[in-house]
Amino acid sequence: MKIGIVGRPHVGKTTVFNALAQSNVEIGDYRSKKQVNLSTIPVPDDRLEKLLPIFQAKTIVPATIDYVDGGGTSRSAFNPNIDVSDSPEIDASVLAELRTVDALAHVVRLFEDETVPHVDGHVDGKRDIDAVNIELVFADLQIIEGRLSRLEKLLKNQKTPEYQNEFRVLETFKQTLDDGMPLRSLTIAENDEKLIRGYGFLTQKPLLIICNISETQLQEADQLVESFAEYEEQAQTTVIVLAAKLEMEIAQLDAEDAEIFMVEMGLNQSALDRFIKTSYNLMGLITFFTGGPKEARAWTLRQGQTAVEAAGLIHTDFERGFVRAECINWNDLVNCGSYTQARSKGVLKVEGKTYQVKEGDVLNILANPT
Ligand SMILES: Nc1nc2c(ncn2[C@@H]2O[C@H](COP(=O)(O)OP(=O)(O)OP(=O)(O)O)[C@@H](O)[C@H]2O)c(=O)[nH]1
Ligand SMILES: [Mg+2]
Repeated sequence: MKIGIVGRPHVGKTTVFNALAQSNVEIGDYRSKKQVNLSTIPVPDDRLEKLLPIFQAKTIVPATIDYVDGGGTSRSAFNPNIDVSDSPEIDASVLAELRTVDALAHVVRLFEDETVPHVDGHVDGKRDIDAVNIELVFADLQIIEGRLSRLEKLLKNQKTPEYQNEFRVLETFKQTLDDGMPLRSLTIAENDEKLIRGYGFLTQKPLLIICNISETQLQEADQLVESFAEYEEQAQTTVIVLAAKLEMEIAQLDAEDAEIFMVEMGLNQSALDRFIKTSYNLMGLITFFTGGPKEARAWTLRQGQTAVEAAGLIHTDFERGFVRAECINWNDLVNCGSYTQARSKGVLKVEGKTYQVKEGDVLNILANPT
């Protein structure tokens, strides 16, 4: 799973990235460096430690999320007199990278700090959200317009159903974007989805809005989220509040000091924990586990994915040779103390290819050699 961080300049994108990655990438002017920060972050999961003794495994292997810290867009807040289609604000290489992500995290500055000037002179979260949204809408429109004119030419020679369908879908998309709406606001039929999946449309990706507040605003965090309720009502969009600078400082402390500090600040969950929980919900992701003498391991699937898809994630051979999956909830397994006990108590279920994996399942895939 991959998440792309976007936002206007100097709103704290790299600070959020550091808080999550527990890293120390230099903050400051991205635009002068034109680089994309990439990081793979382990997903903290207490359940793995509890599964370790059951498997008598040597180590735990958490699931991971990849983050891309993309560029900022400095164009002024949406102004109908500016023709945004002239020159996309986000660098082309960053756009290409963002097209490969599964979701976007949009960092919005709410913190006040005179030493950090805002490109538009003052802090206004909603203005910034609209400015970035319109940038993304135009990035998608450019691709769609290019493809539509190509399809028009192709359809003159060959009226294939594939081209006709794609043309129809992209026309609807263009209409939606022309109205300033993101593609995630549309319900797309599965067959149509297959036609356009390859484009990686930015406004189709689930959106996590991260309001970056200062530590002095922590008291009013709930009211702040409330004031962004109109965005939460939009399809596949969630709003969270993060004191990124403070969280970055905490992320750089050792575990014991971090805990003391968090209690002092009244934070009961780290930025990473909250971010991951929200992202999993937003993207409809679940975790399943596997184990053996080598490792107890966590994996990420989408809700509704099946045992055979889980097998494929572990190894393509398991997918091809899939026979059945032994399946048990992680907590039931821990309570039983061992597979032998779980079997004799009848809590271990045997499931076929089409079984929909559930959050917290521990799977043992039985496959024929291929
Ligand atoms: N006071 C305060 N300052 C912050 C906060 N978050 C970030 N900053 C400061 O804002 C400045 C910009 O932060 P960055 O994380 O580099 O912002 P960015 O969005 O990555 O910036 P660009 O990559 O240049 O677009 C730095 O001086 C940060 O220390 C915050 O929560 N509170
Ligand atoms: Mg940055």
